[in-house]
Amino acid sequence: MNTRRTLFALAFLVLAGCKPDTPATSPSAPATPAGGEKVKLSFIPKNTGNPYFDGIAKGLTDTCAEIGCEVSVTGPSTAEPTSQISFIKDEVQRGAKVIVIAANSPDALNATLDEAKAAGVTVLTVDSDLTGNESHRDVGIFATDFSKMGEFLLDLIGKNINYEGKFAILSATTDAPNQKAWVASINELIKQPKYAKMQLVDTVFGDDKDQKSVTEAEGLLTKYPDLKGILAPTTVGVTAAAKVVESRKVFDKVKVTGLGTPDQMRRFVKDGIVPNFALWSPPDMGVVAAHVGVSLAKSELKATKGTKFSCGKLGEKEITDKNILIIGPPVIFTKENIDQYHFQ
Ligand code: RAM
Repeated sequence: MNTRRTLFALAFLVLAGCKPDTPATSPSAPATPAGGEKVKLSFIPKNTGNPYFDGIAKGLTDTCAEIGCEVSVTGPSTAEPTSQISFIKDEVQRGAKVIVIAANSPDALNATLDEAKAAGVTVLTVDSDLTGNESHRDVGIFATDFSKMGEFLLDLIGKNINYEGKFAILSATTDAPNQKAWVASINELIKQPKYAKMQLVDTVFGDDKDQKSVTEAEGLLTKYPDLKGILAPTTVGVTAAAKVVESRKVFDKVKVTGLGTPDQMRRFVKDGIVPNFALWSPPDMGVVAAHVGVSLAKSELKATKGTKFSCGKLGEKEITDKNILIIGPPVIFTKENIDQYHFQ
């Protein structure tokens, strides 16, 4: 994969602005806020204290400063399936016109989101979708096509262990729709001949908590002394696993890779603790969510498949099947390129 993909680099340029190519005609579109009033967006991350979500919040905030909307960020301290429910209700009460949520569960939020939509609130998912329950939100904005992530991740760990030997997955929470989809897909793909010499020995969950992730990574090393790799497709997990192989001095023997942010992982890559890892641009999701949310709230955009959306330097985006909007591919960070990227 080309590690200098243009799309990803463009994430950090100021956007000229996103404009719908197809004007909305739907009479059932959400109510337009009173003339001149700023649209209120509320971002509910999976949980607080995870810098990854600060990136999405930054994209939202920067874009609102440009196009004139308001953003508030609020969320639960832990990422349980139902922990976002009270936050959704509170934000609707507080007058949010758009809820942007990284879902902790594919179905536990359905009824609450339906109530929000019935109250005229536009509901967008970012980062993690209501997989299988997409009708309970308007548009889902993701960095990458979930169906392709399994293969990407399996090849990422595969290349690091020469497609041979035992590896384990350190995931986030068991219910997280994005993590769940990727883990399920890895379990299917591993049956292919290409991965015949690789053995997925375990999948553990650090719940996107620093200490629990460290404990789970340590547990893997103890349980599987011949482990060759840890694949952590979570920014919290991959940082924790990197710390563990560093403190146990086994980074030559156990390769850690996965999805991480450049700011959190820079030191590990530069010091040779982690050979490489990957991610997309969290701020981009926020940028697009702000534009889509405001346009939907103002009935300027129609949330249907085929609607095209020109997003400044990010290029034209199209709402696809299940009202999904994909931003761009992940990039693989190495010692050589990491200093080109600066975000949490
Ligand atoms: C963690 C979260 C998030 C995921 C990233 C890669 O921060 O689990 O949902 O997309 O990692």
